[in-house]
Amino acid sequence: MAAMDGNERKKVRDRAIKARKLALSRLTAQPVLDVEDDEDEEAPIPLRKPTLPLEDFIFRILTEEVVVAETLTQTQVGTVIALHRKRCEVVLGAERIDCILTPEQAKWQQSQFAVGDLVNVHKSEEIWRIHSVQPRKTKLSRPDPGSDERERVIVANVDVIVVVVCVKAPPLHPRVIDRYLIAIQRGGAEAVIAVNKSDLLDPDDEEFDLLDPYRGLAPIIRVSASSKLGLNELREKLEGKRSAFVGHSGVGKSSLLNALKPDLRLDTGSLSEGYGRGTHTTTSSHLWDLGDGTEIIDTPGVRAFGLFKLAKEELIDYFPEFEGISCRFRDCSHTVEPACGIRAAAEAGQINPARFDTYKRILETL
Ligand SMILES: Nc1nc2c(ncn2[C@@H]2O[C@H](COP(=O)(O)OP(=O)(O)O)[C@@H](O)[C@H]2O)c(=O)[nH]1
Ligand SMILES: [Mg+2]
Ligand SMILES: [Zn+2]
Repeated sequence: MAAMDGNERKKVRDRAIKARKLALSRLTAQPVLDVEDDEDEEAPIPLRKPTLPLEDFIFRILTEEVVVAETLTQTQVGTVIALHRKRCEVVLGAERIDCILTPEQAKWQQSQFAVGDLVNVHKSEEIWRIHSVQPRKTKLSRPDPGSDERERVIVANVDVIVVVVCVKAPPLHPRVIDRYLIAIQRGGAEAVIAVNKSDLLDPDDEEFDLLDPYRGLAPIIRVSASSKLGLNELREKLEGKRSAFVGHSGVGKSSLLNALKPDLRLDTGSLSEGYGRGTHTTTSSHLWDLGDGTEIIDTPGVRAFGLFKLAKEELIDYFPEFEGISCRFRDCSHTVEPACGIRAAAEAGQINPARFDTYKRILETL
């Protein structure tokens, strides 16, 4: 108290008086039990004449403020590089620390934290804890598999999201690309499509044509983790940025990362006989530092990729190729209505019919 100026001292005193008043009113509001008749030892002992010295309240206010101030001054900002069930790996300057999640944080961790998040951390009693998450610049999210109402953030604060696909082994799933492209635009990152295992096909194999609808929507790079084809072109897109590799399991995300930085030696799946599909090897996301400001997040494969709380009217905003094509009806769903401008444009080949189909298909699911 002595170190404070008169004004601050008065403020603390006023708060202490208020707190004391409140405590007293709570005490007197308690029923005064007849102790002799009550054998329950846990019953509150009545305070007939409560004496609560004001100094105690002043002391409590002051010490509490010191604790809060210490927590705040000790708070540092780190980046989440991996999430585990009850802890979180965070890079703090040159250090790598493990933050222990509180039970509440652990319960909601997949909605609360994501690899790439900037978190305010503090150390108390030798344990690092996450205090809060800073607002995200970009993100990629989907509905939580347990509840559509809850958002699951896959990665945060990434510049580029590379959708890794294969046209062979496993075969192409264009629906997943469509959904990823929508979610990436919504989350604010830049999309790149990497067609891996291109070594398995002839360069002019017509299976590559399956990717034609996406031309102009995102750069499409043919790569091969095995033959190293296209790796330089891919590297150029990622240099000095933070990116994430997403896509089905077995498409070669981890293999591509290994090809870009061989000393990572990430586990990769072996193709299970007959299915042409990789086994689930990467079980959680991890951010890897490739040096010179290049960071890549490897993510586990997803079976399905849903769109988190996307409104029907919002969908068209994520079909940039429909922009500038007008439909004169205000409440048109642009699907079956006669004289719809967008439908006419699709029929005339002005917009890709496959993408128009995609639009209709996704609209039905919203
Ligand atoms: N032929 C061929 N096989 C690849 C290529 N990239 C990865 N694979 C194989 O595909 C399987 C799955 O790879 P993995 O990196 O674990 O896929 P992830 O689940 O997407 O991380 C492994 O057996 C890899 O050896 C490639 O460019 N060409
Ligand atoms: Mg993997
Ligand atoms: Zn229309």
